[in-house]
Amino acid sequence: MGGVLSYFSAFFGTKEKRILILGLDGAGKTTILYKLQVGEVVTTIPTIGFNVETLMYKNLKFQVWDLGGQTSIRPYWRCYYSNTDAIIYVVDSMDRDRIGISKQELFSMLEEDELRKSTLVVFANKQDIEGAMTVSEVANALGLAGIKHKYQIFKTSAIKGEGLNEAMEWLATAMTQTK
Ligand SMILES: Nc1nc2c(ncn2[C@@H]2O[C@H](COP(=O)(O)OP(=O)(O)OP(=O)(O)O)[C@@H](O)[C@H]2O)c(=O)[nH]1
Ligand SMILES: [Mg+2]
Repeated sequence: MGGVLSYFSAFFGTKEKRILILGLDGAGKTTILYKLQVGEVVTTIPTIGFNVETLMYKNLKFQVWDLGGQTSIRPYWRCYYSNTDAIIYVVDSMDRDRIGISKQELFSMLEEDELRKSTLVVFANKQDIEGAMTVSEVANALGLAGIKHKYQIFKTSAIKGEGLNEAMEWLATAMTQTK
């Protein structure tokens, strides 16, 4: 029975897609998850461990995992890589000091075999703050041109809710094309 049901849900494109939200601490991952899910800015505390929620986009069901980004927690990201369809990589566009660290974490993550087929969408977040790096500055600083994965970058403000829908639309389309 389960087999028949999963066959039909796969056929109609309702199979759940697994998405990880990654990025350095304070980038805005948890804020983004709940802005996408409930449409509101929630008050966050630094994530120790993870939050997981289900979102629907364009007939696709996403299971979205938001992992803590602190230095001591990042080594645990790899425990969640298996069967990941897409990664939302969040950057604090105001954090010029740590954009190099963010790049290192991005590249070491993308080297992982388990993620070789995953689609990547980068959120250049906190665009509402004056003086933030532009989307092209973030793209250059991260070295996105050297990435082999299917990817796109969007400018976002989780607080204002800007850019999130465009990015999710792109992701939903990109994922239906690859699978
Ligand atoms: N101005 C502005 N602040 C934001 C934005 N997104 C998130 N923040 C703020 O940045 C802070 C950190 O946000 P979180 O969502 O907790 O960050 P996180 O990436 O989940 O951090 P960890 O759980 O520690 O990995 C909070 O004070 C948010 O309100 C944004 O787009 N603009
Ligand atoms: Mg968090």
